[in-house]
Amino acid sequence: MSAPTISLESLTNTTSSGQLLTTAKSGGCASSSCGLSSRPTDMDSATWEKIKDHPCFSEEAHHYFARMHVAVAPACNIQCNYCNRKYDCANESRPGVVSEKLTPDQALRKVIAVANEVPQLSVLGIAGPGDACYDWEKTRATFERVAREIPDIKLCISTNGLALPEHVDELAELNISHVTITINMVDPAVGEKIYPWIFYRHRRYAGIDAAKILHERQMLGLKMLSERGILTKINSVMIPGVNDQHLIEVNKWVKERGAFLHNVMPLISDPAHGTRFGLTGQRGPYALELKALQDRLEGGAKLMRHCRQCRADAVGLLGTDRGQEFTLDQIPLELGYHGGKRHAYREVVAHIRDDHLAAKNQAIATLASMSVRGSLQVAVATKGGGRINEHFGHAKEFQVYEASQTGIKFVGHRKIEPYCRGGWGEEGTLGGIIAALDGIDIVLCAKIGDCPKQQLMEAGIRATEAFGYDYIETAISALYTAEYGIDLSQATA
Ligand code: CLF
Ligand code: SF4
Repeated sequence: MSAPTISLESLTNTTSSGQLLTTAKSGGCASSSCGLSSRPTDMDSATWEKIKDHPCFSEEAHHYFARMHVAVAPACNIQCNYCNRKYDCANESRPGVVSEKLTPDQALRKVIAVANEVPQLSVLGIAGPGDACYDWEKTRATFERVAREIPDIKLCISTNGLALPEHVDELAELNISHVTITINMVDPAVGEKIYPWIFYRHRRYAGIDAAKILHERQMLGLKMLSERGILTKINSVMIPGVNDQHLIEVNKWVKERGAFLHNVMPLISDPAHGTRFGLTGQRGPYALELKALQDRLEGGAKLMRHCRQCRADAVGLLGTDRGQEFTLDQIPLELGYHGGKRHAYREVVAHIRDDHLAAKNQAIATLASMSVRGSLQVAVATKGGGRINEHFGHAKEFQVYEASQTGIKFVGHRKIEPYCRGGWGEEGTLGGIIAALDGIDIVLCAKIGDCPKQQLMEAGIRATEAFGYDYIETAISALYTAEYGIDLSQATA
């Protein structure tokens, strides 16, 4: 039996903890070991415990759990050619976006406010807006305060790595379980083209010397983290003509040194951002170039493909941002933490997660049994929970899945301007949506009007609401079966 459809919207609205649990348990669940068996078969239980509710370190978890960033660390010790210091650290967030800078006390208030309202919240990250390890005192003070108030929140930082080695022991003491290092090169000759200077041990270094020191510190930091069992993700910014081919080498190096994940992100470059790369016309990669590189890297360090290059003050599930609901002026000065909604939500997720995995495995088995080889590119409108539960007109992005006989793989997302504005479809945005869906065979959504459906069809893209509220993989396997013939296992049964 399939678990009940629990809309994430209902969780973010004013729903009582009791109601959440009743909803979760009322429809029963396919598994008797709720939350226990959804661990991937190729992962040990200790690692699974660390990632199962981290939306960045687990693709599966990003359907259920949310992160928030607090912008407490504005100082930085290096210069990247894709960064303009007027904005936030572009290693971990989109350039061109400035977040509200917070003191550790203000950050604590904000985390409590979000934890009281956003039941999916599982991770607090510090990703700048400068470097979390260089601006260490504020980073540490924030983590200490938050851990005292909300002990079950996971702590996560992102750093350029230069000041990382001197803080690894403190990271371990503070129970910071997840670290991201941005590593764009392992050859200083490549690094020289990305980093004009660094500031290290009270001295400024430029050119190849700067890149050499940065490289050595990044490798040392990664090794130290691996030795202490702290999960490490490597972010690499893909810069065509500068380090795109070189990232294959980077992937090998970081895998050998114990990195858990490698996240290759596209350079976002625009003259309006005032960065060196923006001003010199350095372009970012096209979506297909990024995917081609990610495909080449398969088999090396495990890849993250679901990064949204979120803001340094982002709040919510990846792909959504509720940050503007939690600016300081909207948060009371005195605020206590109430964990009821978060705890109830975790119980709900534990109930539905195994059911989702069982559905996914069934879908993959169906594809494997197909008599004809083929592939489908499917774009899905979703609000989370692993289901097709967003209307076409409300979607701000589509999640893209590739289906073939070898399985159903999440391969990325396509950001769009929502089609519906104020209850009406905007014809002007449909052209942009169709362009963003280049290469997609089928769009799956909870609802779609005849007009956009027809225009998508004219552009060669089918769209259907027939699988609304189903699990994504279940729907894809049904589509694949319809497209590529009979399921032999069923035929012979
Ligand atoms: Fe934040 Fe980064 Fe921690 Fe995640 S983000 S510090 S690991 S909690 Fe996530 Fe955002 Fe991508 Fe970063 S989607 S930009 S990878
Ligand atoms: Fe900018 Fe981040 Fe690079 Fe520092 S590490 S220069 S803040 S992108």
